[in-house]
Amino acid sequence: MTQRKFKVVFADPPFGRESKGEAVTESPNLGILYIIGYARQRLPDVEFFYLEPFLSMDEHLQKVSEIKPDVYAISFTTPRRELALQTINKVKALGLSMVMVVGGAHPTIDPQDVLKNTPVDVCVMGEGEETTTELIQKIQANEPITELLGTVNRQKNNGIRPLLKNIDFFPAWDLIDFENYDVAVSRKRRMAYLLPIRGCPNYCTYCSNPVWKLEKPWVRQRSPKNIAEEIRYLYGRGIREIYLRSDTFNVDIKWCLQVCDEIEKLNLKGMVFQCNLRADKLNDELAKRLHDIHVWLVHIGLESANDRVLKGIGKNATQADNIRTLELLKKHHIKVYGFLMLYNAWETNGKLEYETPEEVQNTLNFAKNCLRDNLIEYISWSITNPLIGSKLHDIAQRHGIAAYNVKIGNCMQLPGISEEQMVEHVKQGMILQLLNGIQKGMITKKSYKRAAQKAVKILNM
Ligand code: B12
Ligand code: SF4
Repeated sequence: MTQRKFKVVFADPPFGRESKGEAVTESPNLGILYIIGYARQRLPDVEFFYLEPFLSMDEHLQKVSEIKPDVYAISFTTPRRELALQTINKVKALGLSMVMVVGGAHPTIDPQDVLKNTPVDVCVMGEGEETTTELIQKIQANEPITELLGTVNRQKNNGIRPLLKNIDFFPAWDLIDFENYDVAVSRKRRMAYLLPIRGCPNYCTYCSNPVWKLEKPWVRQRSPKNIAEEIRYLYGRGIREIYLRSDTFNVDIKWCLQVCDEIEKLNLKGMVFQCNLRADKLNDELAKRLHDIHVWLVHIGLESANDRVLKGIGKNATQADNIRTLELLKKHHIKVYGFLMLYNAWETNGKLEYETPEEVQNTLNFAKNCLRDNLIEYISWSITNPLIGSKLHDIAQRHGIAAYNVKIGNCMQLPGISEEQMVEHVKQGMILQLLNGIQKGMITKKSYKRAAQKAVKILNM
């Protein structure tokens, strides 16, 4: 008689098929795929499953019932907390016997929230590969799991586990059918995200990236050869566009140039790229090499057109850096997707400081001019949200300014600035974004839903 395999289900919250065209279904969960890729080499007798984000709640529950896993492990971010908690409670109500585990950005920053509001057994904090592999081993061997490094449970916080030294391995791409994923801005079908670096060397006040800020080193790079091997594999799977999705690709220019060399050596016909860059670290040589390897779009968090604000939020880039980088990319025929924030806040020696309406207007004008001069191709705005896990969250708590507005969502109540004024500026930014999207032919069949939602939102403002 064959023995039943030990089964582990990894899951995203079920956003449903109607979430197609939204950020949540642009890519499979790379964190989950990385854990499976790492763990299954060490646990050959374990069967892994991945319940993807486009499933409906019913489909998700149905699959769990059919698989009857020994371990159910779900990943989630803070903005998706509600759906995740609901899902965990519904899975528990199926009455199956299994260990329930959570991980990812939100459980890392607020494990007590998850332990209090759901029946989960274990929260994995931070990088998950080693901790999850050991956890599964222990569960399989019926050993106690209350003292495992990198986890929190109702009895004990076991502290954070040191980061992996070698990150030269691939996500479990074989579990994925790329036909199920689509992004708003791409030139080719199919597209995949790839992570050349883990972490980011900066610590902007508003950024909530708790998984990678709990311990040092904040940045680890993969070897250029290993990155190229993954690109070759993805090409073989029919991928013709890759978004190098790490927070910042240009942390180390020398290494970046080596990555470009390895990509060029692959000589993959028809392959194009996008990447994320910071504005303070681009030189002419790198911009040229990015163009040589067919990077056609670069995403940059410009955030604000005001040096006072950029300094306050710890961006480590000036307006002059922003402009220089935009010009350099234009010179090398690389388009830019610029991300901007409105009404940011920070603290100087304990005193609350924030972006004034004049400064916000200046940022809006800057964006308009950049679009006119083809320095930026696409733009996106967000009102600053003091997300848990960011320094700004603590600042907002200290000054009691965290707020919610029905029209613009989570934001901050800044002294002397009316909500109407904030809404008006967000509206201006969104109109500019929408009109630009229409003009650039960005509103295609695949992104019409997002655009329509935006238009309705603007009309209701
Ligand atoms: C690529 C990416 C995406 C992709 C793919 C999602 C993914 N998770 O891979 C897409 C476009 C789909 C996406 C969507 C969103 N994202 Co996103 N995304 C990223 C990005 C840039 C890289 C993620 C990544 O792959 N990292 C590499 C892997 C190795 O790390 P990881 O995902 O954190 O996973 C590790 C650990 O967290 C842990 N782990 C993760 N899940 C689980 C589950 C279990 C059970 C266990 C045990 C462990 C574990 O182990 C993993 C391996 O080490 C990060 C920023 C960053 N640098 O991390 C933002 C980030 C995770 N995203 C974020 C946000 C807000 C979103 C959205 C809400 C945006 C939106 N407007 O809708 C959605 C929500 C998606 C969701 N499912 O909830 C925030 C989360 C902030 C927070 N405090 O919650 C981040 C940190 C960016 C930021 N600084 O604001 N995102
Ligand atoms: S906003 Fe970007 S540059 Fe700043 S800390 Fe977050 S990931 Fe790094």
